Amino acid sequence: MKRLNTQLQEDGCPLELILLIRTLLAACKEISFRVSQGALAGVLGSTLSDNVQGERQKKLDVIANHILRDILSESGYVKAVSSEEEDNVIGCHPDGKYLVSFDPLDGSSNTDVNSLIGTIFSIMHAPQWMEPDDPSAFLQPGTQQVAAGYVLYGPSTMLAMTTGRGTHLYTLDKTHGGFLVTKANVQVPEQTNEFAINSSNQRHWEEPMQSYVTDLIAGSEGPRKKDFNMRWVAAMVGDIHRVLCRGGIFAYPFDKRNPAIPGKLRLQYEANPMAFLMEQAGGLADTGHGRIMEVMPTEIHQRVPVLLGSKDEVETCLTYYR
Ligand code: AFP
Repeated sequence: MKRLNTQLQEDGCPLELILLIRTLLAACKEISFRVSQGALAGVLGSTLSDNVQGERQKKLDVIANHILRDILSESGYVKAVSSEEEDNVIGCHPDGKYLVSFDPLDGSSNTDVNSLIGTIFSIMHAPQWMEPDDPSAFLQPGTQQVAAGYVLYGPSTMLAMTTGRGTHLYTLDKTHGGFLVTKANVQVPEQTNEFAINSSNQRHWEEPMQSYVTDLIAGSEGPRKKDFNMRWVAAMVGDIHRVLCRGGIFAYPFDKRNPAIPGKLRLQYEANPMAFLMEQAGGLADTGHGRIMEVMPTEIHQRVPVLLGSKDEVETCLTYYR
């Protein structure tokens, strides 16, 4: 099986980016080990503090954030990092060439039930003019990403990553400690009969999403004339991995409860990296009102509505918005 380095070289990745990715993945291997220790290491449960999003932090959120932040800061390849668990950007090395945004532990409510969780990351070039702790340098659209991916801590530890030359899946071989390519150039099936959405929020959605999901649920007796299945992992990494492998649509749509918060998911370290992976696998990623990767960010923790997955299904969903 092909090694990570070989795949990245074949994809024309510059040496410094390869070294950065390897550093980031070294942190993820450490997180994978900590996660696998679970209750034995006393890492389950919550802390007594909230993050900038007002969410109670799990112990593993804090541990994963520290591991990533410290390894990336000391690497020399990174000018600054931005994390779901940090209020502000963290300046790293003044000569670092890259900016890294990450959700250190996506789906952290799953930690206490031994279910799927993961790390999501997005890498961009650092502008030369920036001071290391200047948040405005992060306000680039997702089209500027040079690499993105997630590490899924499941029955096996898997990596889905793109550097703009296709999306590849890797599995961590714990016998020698490296990620090996287990599926190159994933293509998300164009059609599907699976969807992932938190239906308990249905009454808060905009009209187009209400109608779309009503038609999915009507199945073979409705206008779609086929039956659909619903899946919800409560961790975007798990739901997106399923869509990448089997096809489907994942949605966390606009929610009318608070117009100042247009969705639950964060643009920079959730929506953009998943959109990059999905587009590189032949799928689509949209807010309902435009391509996710073209949204111009206004702040580092900005939220957006997300619809992504199989091309035909996302296009069908968008017809309800038009
Ligand atoms: P955390 O990263 O704070 O655990 O949130 C996970 C998440 O943002 C995303 O991964 C899930 O799709 C979504 O929340 C699930 O939220 P609900 O099940 O509460 O709707």
